[in-house]
Amino acid sequence: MKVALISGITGQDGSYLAELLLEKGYEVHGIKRRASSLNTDRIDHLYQDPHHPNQKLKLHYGDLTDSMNLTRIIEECRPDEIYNLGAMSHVKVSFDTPEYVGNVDGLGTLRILEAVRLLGLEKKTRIYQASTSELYGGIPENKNDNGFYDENSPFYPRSPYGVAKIYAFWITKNYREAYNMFACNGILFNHESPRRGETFVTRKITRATARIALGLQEKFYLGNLEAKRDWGHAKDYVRMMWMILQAEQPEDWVIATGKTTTVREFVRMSFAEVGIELEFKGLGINEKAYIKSCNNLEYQLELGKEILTVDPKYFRPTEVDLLIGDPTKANTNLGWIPEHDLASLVNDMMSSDIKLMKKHQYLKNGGYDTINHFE
Ligand code: NAP
Ligand code: F7E
Repeated sequence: MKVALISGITGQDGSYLAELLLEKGYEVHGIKRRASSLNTDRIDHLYQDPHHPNQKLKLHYGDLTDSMNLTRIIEECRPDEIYNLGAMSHVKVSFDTPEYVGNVDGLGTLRILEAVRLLGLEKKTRIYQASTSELYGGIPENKNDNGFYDENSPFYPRSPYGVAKIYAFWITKNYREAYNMFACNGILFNHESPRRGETFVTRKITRATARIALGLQEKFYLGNLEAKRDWGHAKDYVRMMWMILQAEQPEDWVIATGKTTTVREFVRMSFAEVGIELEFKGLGINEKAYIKSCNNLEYQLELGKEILTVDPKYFRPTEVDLLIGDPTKANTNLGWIPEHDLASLVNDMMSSDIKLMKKHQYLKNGGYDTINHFE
């Protein structure tokens, strides 16, 4: 039986990847951080009884800032595959905690690579590093002749998060070349799902849309509506993580849909998904969205009501304006074909958040959103 170790198993990608690997018959070990309240919501459905002899998911307390802890966990489970997904993954928050992000997202990767090498597992253990499209920084002239970022495009990170991840990218490549390790970077463009963290823009939008439709919230606030992202579904992307480690050679791969969409359009699509048409008025920080029509009899919404305002506090000190990736190498060489497009992603996220908010409505009959901080 193959053994996999996942750092960041409690996150969006970690939870889908754990599901996939368990389905494939792996024994899956995950690193979780000790927190003052439970942080395993996304994987609770996979974790039965730790004393059960057939329990194939095993959790270890750990942290990417603690080399001895990582070395001990890797020594204990001697994995065939390590997926390093653990990170402080919020770009805006990385401006507030730059040193911490450097330590976790940058040096954390080195700690895993070095532990594998020191334990003499470099021939046995394949390593996936969660690299990111934030490495490109959205610099227009760095796109290829077809207008995409690909495996050969130059990097120009625009946040402490991107800068930390560029260290992780290069140290992974360096260990591959220096020690002949099977260590690969997946350069993943944005991927979302019903399990996406609540302060990333897509989930913030689908949650707010559901709450406004159900009359639980009046309006919401966003930052840069002009930003464009290449959004895919996390389920498709974790499948590709696994494929990268099954390839014949260790290489770096871009995973993307090849389409890009504004934040504004994502808002429009989310409301349209539940039968609400919006009208956007104003420019820049004065832009607002209003309800134009509603063809869903379930929702009692006032036409002309303002439901979205731009708030500059959500802008980043340096923004990545546009990202669009070219997944040709992954399509051609690994046969990766995504099952979801943007419309089916929005559909999945909206139906999940409508269900969730109906539950909130039922429990509280008029709850309030606690997740509307400064990100
Ligand atoms: P996520 O939902 O934010 O999950 C991050 C995971 O890392 C969580 O399990 C978190 O634990 C854990 N973590 C945070 N700090 C840690 C530390 N000091 N030590 C150990 N674990 C730590 O992120 P995601 O969307 O699943 O992304 C997975 C990985 O892919 C991340 O490395 C991210 O940077 C990268 N990435 C994501 C995207 C995307 O669009 N989703 C695109 C490209 C790359 P807690 O649950 O305890 O917080
Ligand atoms: O922002 C704009 C914001 O926070 C997307 C991470 O998974 O993908 C993610 O990073 C865009 C940005 O994701 C709000 O300015 C507008 O242009 O959802 P996001 P991200 O920064 O692209 C990459 C690939 C990763 O690797 C990261 O780990 O949306 N935006 N208004 C907003 N963003 C947020 N969060 N909140 C707003 O109110």
